[in-house]
Amino acid sequence: MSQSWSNESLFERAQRSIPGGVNSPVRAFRQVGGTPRFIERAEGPYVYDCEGTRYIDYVGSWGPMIAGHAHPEVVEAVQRAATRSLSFGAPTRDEIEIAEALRDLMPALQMLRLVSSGTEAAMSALRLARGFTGRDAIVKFEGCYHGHADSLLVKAGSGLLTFGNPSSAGVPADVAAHTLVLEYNHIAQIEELFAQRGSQIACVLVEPIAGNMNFVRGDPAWHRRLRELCTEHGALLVWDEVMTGMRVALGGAQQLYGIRPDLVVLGKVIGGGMPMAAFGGRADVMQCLSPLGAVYQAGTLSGNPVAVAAGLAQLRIVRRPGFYEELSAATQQLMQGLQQAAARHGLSFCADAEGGMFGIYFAAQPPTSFAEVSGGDLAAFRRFFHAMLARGVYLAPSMFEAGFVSSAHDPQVLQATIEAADGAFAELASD
Ligand code: KE4
Repeated sequence: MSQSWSNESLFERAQRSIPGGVNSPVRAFRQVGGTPRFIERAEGPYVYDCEGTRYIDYVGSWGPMIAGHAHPEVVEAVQRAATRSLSFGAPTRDEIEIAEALRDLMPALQMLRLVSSGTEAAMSALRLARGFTGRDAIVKFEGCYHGHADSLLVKAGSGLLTFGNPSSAGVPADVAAHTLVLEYNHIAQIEELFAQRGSQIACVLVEPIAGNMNFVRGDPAWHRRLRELCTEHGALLVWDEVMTGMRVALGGAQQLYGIRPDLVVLGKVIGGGMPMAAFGGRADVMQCLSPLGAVYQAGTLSGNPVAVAAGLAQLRIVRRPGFYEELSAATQQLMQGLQQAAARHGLSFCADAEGGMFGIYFAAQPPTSFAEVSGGDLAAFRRFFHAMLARGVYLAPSMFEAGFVSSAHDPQVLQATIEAADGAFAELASD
């Protein structure tokens, strides 16, 4: 019988060999405090920690697990692929299958490349945009996250139109100096920037619905303006749909907004929980990539056959008729239940959702910018997070993250979540 470990003892042990005890910072519970849960297994809507405690999971591995954990069809596809070896480093038919499947779902994807993470996909898309346009400047928005490539770990410069400064140690100032950071949903700022620097901009990189500063909707008029200005000035519009792709709708946010970006970044759902992401878009741009063109990009495990098998299996599931209608209805039911429960206890709380992605806010109305998210009641969120954890509900351990519902979250699971929230809100109201 192997020794049984508590979350606390595993966390203490993990910190001796892994920085912060985690392989990705947000998992360390730093913003909410307390001890991360060391997950041993998961099934459907549930995760189980090392102490055997079951939680209803709304992190979903930060988005990929849209069909629920350990979906039999995904697991079986992975098992079957693994028996044929885990990697070849050579082209395979399934890479064509998944490329064609993704192209069918997103008309903007005339061609695409598979890589191993959203970071790698966004980084590659940036290099491609710079190589295609011959320009160095890129634009991102405050509160959006596109992975940890140097050019993207940048915070806003001192003035509106000044180039950015590193937001992480180790990022050279002269790398950050090519990145401009503007406010999300701010039309006047983007118009002023293009008026002054339009000819220098290689691309505008944006999360169409932001999921890394909680859940913040991109305003449709703002998105239309970004599209117009990029077209007018010869810059590429790059939509980072790593989180929203096949999550907010089968065709991602593009399907909802009717906007056609020049390049798209994908990840999470398309890999079924395995390390797989993609970037793609206009054929004339994509054909600048090696071996056809001068922009180099490569990867030992790009298009890995086991990851592709998981992605194909999950795409088959989400393409079934009614999948997103049911997922959206479930998510909306949860949002309404949470808001009604909070109102019963007189708390300032609201929620918003699209497809299977949601945001909850201890604020009077949903935020439209990073500054508004930052104005939310962090103390209340922290107390709510732990009150829900104690009641068997696992939310994202940060007020700056979105939440995710899967097709495995059936009405009973949603009702149990709402009942847990009622108890948690009662606790907050009694403080
Ligand atoms: P990865 O390199 O983590 O696969 O993808 C980076 C990325 C790119 N673009 C968007 C819109 C993303 O949301 C992400 C990663 N999302 C975070 C969740 N906020 C991953 C969780 C983590 O960092 O541990």
